[in-house]
Amino acid sequence: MPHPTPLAALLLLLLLPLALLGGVRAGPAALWGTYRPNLYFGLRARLPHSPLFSVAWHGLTDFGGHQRPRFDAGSGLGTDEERVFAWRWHDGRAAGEQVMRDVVNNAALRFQWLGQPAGWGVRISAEPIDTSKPSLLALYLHFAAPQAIETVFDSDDAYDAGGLPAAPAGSDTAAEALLRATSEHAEIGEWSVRVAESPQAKNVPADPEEEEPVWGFWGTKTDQGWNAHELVGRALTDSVRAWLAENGKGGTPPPPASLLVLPNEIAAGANLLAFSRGFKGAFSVDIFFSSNGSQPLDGAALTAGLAASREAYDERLERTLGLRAKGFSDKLVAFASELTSSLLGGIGYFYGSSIVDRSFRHAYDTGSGGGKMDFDEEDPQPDPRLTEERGLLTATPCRDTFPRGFYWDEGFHLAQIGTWDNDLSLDILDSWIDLIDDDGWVAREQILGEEARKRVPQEFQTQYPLYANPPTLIMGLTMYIDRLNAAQDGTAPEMDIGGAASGQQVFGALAGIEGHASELLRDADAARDFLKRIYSRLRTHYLWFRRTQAGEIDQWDRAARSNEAYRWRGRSKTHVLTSGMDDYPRAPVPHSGELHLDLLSWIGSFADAMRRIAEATGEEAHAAEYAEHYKGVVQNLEDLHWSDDEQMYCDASVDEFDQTFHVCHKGYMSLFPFLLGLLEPDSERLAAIFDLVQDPQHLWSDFGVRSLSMQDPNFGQGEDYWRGAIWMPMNYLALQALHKKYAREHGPQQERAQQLYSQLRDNLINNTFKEYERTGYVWEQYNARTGHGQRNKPFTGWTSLVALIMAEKY
Ligand code: 6A9
Repeated sequence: MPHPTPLAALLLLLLLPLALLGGVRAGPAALWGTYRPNLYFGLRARLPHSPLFSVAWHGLTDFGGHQRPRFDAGSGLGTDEERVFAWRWHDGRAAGEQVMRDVVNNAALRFQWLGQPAGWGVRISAEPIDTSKPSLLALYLHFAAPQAIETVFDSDDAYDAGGLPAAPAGSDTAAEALLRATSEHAEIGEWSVRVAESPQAKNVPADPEEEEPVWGFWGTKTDQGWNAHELVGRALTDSVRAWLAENGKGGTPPPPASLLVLPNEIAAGANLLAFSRGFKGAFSVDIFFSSNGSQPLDGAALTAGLAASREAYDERLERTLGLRAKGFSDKLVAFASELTSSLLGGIGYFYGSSIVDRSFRHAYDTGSGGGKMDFDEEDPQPDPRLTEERGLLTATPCRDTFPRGFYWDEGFHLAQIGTWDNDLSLDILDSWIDLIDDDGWVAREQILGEEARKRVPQEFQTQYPLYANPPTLIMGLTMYIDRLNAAQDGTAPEMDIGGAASGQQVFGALAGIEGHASELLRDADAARDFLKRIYSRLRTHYLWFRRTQAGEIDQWDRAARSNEAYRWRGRSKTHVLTSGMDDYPRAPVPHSGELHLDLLSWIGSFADAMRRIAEATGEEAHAAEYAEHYKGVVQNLEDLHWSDDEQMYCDASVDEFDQTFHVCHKGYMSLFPFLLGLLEPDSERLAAIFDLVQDPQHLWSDFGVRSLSMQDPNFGQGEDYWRGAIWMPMNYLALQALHKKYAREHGPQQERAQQLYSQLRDNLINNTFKEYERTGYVWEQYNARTGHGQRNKPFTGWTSLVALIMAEKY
């Protein structure tokens, strides 16, 4: 729902609690969520101009602490930090708990969140990691909204005193709010927030001079509320400067805890409010947001709701992944749980314009990522422009370095999210499909709005309407169709609605996940409607791929049985970013007659998925058309891409004498027809492929299948991104192909496929878990020789697939 009208939103809000009280329907994603995964902790509603909540903190032991704030996920990390942040549990809809070890500031922090249909409660607590050392933190809470926010002070005295008194010590009710603020929102209506000490908390001020705990405050009018802490940081710097100006540099400065407070000023019409307090040692505070229709929470309800949601989470984890039943140890179950939760907690809602350059539309490929294509004759004039504003609900690969949507990562995310919560995955899929334009194009990287853009260097911001990326979204869809079939014979775990007392049963209106069976699995009509609704846009997308990425087959002198041949647009001499395998070696000289094996394979896989959807929605003529395309793809894998000399599948190209040749680099590329299940189980090619996969000199390692053979001259060279390192998504595809097809169906390689499957699966689980125990993270990729995690972390996007691999869900 990219642009809900106020009336529609109001209806939604009125109906939502009723629907939840009625139980058992999962339906679309929740309105409110931890949908700002680019921050350590941030909440928003899935509305274009939502009120925003975020948190920041820094150390108060020295004057430099405020220059190392933690706000953007990944920011302010010291080198000695470990286990930086992870969702210990998160149900994707209504509750979760994130932990963070801030070693530099000697604090273990916990962020607990409980969602409601029209509100939420959050508990933020911290404890010293080492109790023999000081732990002094400044905590900041930010509330931003399109409309002015009113701060409610209990009395003028309170305002003059620079904040509000705390609730009486030991108070176990939230009746005594420390802070309150209210505002109006076009879609949400009237809303308010309260901040209170958590029940039983014994919060101690950081400043020894301070008798009563006092919150500082600051309010400003801005259209950059999403960037709250950067703005707060400026206000802080101003107050430190003011102190210096008044006291001179010679005077003895007071302790940092008394100096680093907000200026206690609120500008007229302020729509960003920040509150701050310094704490010594352990502390805990609760924040409650409520709007029309939500049941006000208090500390006790928050505690109980979190406990019930946690119980429901554990139960659902076993019901959907079945890891205990498979005999995994507590530690491995906790590992898989944290990965699944961190993927779910990485779901964001992004809204805003992006940057697209349409000037390359017709004629050119550009050299994004390293030089222009050699056959470009003219320099196209760059013409990047801001697009209209759009919204996207999406998971994210890495909250630290890539906190935004990536098209081909998302198909893998959907495989996992769909296993956990079918309807949530389809809502996300729907959101992506909504972005496909009338031509059929969708940008590979979704950088929507200023908040997302802040995290991307400028040279990477522009997207090009001729550029593709592997069409993995269909994986989210074919896995749905598989689940649908399983649901019809009653074997889908989502169909099992039993369970322990839930957040929902206890609190009525809580949007807990427990008891929410999938609507789109239970209701055959709803399923059909959904597929029908997305079908035509998907078809446009499919036809866009076929049209814009078509290869020049006539340059190929061998007789090809079909016209199926493709070339990724947007390659440079060294990189084909669009393929997803950025620097995987290709033909040394780019040529317009080049044909890419991986893209042909993806198109085959896309065609087959389209056939399944067309069959499910009764589009029979189309189904036949897709089947024909698929057949042509499979034929041309042989006719264009199989090299008899090398006994492997290869890219193809054309040299300066118009001679065609194969471009063969043993690695993920050579495996594509197998990875995507395009070979029949009795295919003669399988033996050669398995030889390559299982050879330790080439692709086989104790840690997973390598991207490039150790014998290839490009192994470990250049950027060394896809030139040897082990990547989880490709290993997942290999296991998927083995499990669903080659190990299951009868054929000469069946037994070998079974062995390969279980060895590879064991290796991937063991190594990622070992590395997780050693480093505290899962990583973007694993070293080809040592298996060590490397490059970006915590990479809880597709590396989290290891949890699905444990569960054997493909
Ligand atoms: C660069 C630099 C802070 C590269 O996981 C997302 C993608 C994959 O889709 C792709 O296959 N990653 C893989 O080769 C990361 C891409 C990051 C591009 C943006 C901006 C930011 O530095």
